[in-house]
Amino acid sequence: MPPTITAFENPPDRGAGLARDMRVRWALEEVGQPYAVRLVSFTEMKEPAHLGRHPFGQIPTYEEGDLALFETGSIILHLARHHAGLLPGDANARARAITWIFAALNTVEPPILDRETTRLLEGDRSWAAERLHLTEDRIRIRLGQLSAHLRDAEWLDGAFSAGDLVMVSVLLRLRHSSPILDDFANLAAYVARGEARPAYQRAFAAQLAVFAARVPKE
Ligand SMILES: N[C@@H](CCC(=O)N[C@@H](CS)C(=O)NCC(=O)O)C(=O)O
Repeated sequence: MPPTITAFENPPDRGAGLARDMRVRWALEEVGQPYAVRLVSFTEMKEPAHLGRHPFGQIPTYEEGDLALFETGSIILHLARHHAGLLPGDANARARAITWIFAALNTVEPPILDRETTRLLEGDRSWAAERLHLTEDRIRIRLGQLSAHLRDAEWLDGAFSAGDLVMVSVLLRLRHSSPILDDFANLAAYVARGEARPAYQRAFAAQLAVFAARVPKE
């Protein structure tokens, strides 16, 4: 039985690859692990069956035998530990690659998510414009630091790793809604390198197919 992940039945991003099942699909494709997908509606996500898999009623989840996981960082780390291709063999390099997973999720993604929250959910508040400006300043600081670390390297620490997979996924959230990324040419090129990977392309096509299946053909 292949592992099963969950994804939005009706993706709000219309298959743009922003829903977090995309990261897990990409990791599964990188390691060559076939998988099944259970699509869930917004109502089903908050019902007991799904809450049993994900206490916060979100996607994605990951089921493999009697193991059920939630949180993309944990799922990707699990995959990277049990399959070749996403973590280096050397113990120190492996620890550094795992560090980049945490850095992407804990240090780079939060200001990007803050900006999205303001843009999508708080736009009618009197303080929205000011807060948007503030979050963009914070994003710029983080991207400047990341850009200085990356310099002209291809990936964050030697060969492509799960750390790059998560970091590229996080940065991609910006590219769809803001030109900030373009101010950092090496980061824009880094994201493009991630997107060009055949495993990314397969994952993107698979999640887009879910949305396409819902759009009536003309
Ligand atoms: N920290 C979680 C975040 C999961 C998350 O925010 N999922 C979104 C989709 S990308 C979701 O399910 N949103 C619907 C909701 O929260 O009700 C992870 O990385 O897996």
